[in-house]
Amino acid sequence: MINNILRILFFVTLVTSSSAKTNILLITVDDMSCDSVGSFGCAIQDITPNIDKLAKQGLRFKKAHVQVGNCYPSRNVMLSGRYPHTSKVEGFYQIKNIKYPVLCDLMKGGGYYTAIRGKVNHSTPYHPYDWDEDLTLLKDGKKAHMKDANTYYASTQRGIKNARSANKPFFLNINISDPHKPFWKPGDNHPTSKIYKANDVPVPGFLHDDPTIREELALYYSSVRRADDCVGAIIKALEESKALDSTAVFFLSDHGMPLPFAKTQLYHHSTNTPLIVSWPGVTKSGTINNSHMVSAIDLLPTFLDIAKIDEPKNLQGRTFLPLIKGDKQNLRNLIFKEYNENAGGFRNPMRGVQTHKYLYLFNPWSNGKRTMATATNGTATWKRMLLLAKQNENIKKRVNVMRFRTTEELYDINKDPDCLHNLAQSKDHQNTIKSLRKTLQEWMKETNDHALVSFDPNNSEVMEAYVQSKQLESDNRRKKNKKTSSPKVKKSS
Ligand SMILES: [Ca+2]
Repeated sequence: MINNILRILFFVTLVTSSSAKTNILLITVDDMSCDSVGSFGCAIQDITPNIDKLAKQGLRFKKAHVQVGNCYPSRNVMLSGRYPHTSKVEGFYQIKNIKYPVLCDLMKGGGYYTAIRGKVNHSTPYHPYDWDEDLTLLKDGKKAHMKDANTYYASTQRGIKNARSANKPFFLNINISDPHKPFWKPGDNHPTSKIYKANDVPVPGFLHDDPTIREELALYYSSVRRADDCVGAIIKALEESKALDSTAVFFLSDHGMPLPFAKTQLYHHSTNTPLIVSWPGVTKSGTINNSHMVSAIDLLPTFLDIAKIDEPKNLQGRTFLPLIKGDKQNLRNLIFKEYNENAGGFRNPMRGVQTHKYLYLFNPWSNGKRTMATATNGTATWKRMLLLAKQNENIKKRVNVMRFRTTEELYDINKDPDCLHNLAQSKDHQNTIKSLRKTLQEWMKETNDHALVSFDPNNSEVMEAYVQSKQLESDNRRKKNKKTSSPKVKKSS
């Protein structure tokens, strides 16, 4: 009798330990600034009720950043745990024969069912993608429309169901397309639950208050709302599948809004991301972490820690599971950023380090003639700025900053989060800049960054030689990829 009871207990323990592996749901939004979310300080009341509900249930990281200001490389950092110059995914192209495992390999190896919706080719540096399932495809084999909030319900529900059929815990990566362009527009076939008008919206401090810019911002914020509708659909599927209590939900954006001075840059609002972790029984409801800096490089080690899967060698971030559990962690006082090229392969390399107080940027591409090639040059906001610059000196200055930059930038993030006052030449800040240069240089050395050869801000020759050699590499890669362009890589950023 006792033996039988012990046997049953042992069996129950076994079943519990294998089925008790935590599910992980990673939700991303595309091109959404941190402060566009209500619970991260958006001035529009109740703009993101579903994301805010998630924040209320879980933990918000106020000082979380992504590494890169554009999509493809930013997402590869999240799922490879390596900086772009290490993973070699610096732009919008695939790398074949990679020598390191990525998230879906690792999670699958650890017994997880892995599935993804949207941005599939941005998630993994090679093809074919090793996910168990692409949830972008609907039951009838058609692709779900990326702006259709309801289809996010079906994708999530199916991922959970199929993981259960396979008798495995799941890792789902659901990538919402909004508020990436095209923005929601009047008469759109894919509704948003709330439409904002030009007068309703806040104008970010890095842009100017102008009717045309407000019009574009209103479409952006209406798209932020539609992204929130998608989050609502995903969480509804999680709840209805009765998986809410066994799932750690992560939410963040791949970088800031698709307007000048945010997307494709490394400014504060380019990389600050509304990271939420909601994990019933682990995270404390409604808590805020405002004292530790975490970044996208830390996501993969954290997922592996939660899943109790061994880390592969040479990951460049570290788990922040202790912070998720409400503990403290040391050495969380700075994060590194990098940018290399846009979706068209045009090189404007930048490196940066941000601390609790300062952001230091190094822009070797800035030679007074070369301009910034970016998707935001096509926006109504930028076109309006170019027009206004003809009569307005302040706007002209901003246009010139955007186009030409300077080799070094330094901002006091607490006083100037919009990065309007470059302190690089300020006499009072020379010790700060020296110390941050050193920190950045050490990181570049430690991570074998090819940009290290250019890190001599007063030597225009070495910077120029570096940028030109990297541009040539990019041009050659594009030529080669055009010749052997299979499979096709979508250039959306
Ligand atoms: Ca993006």
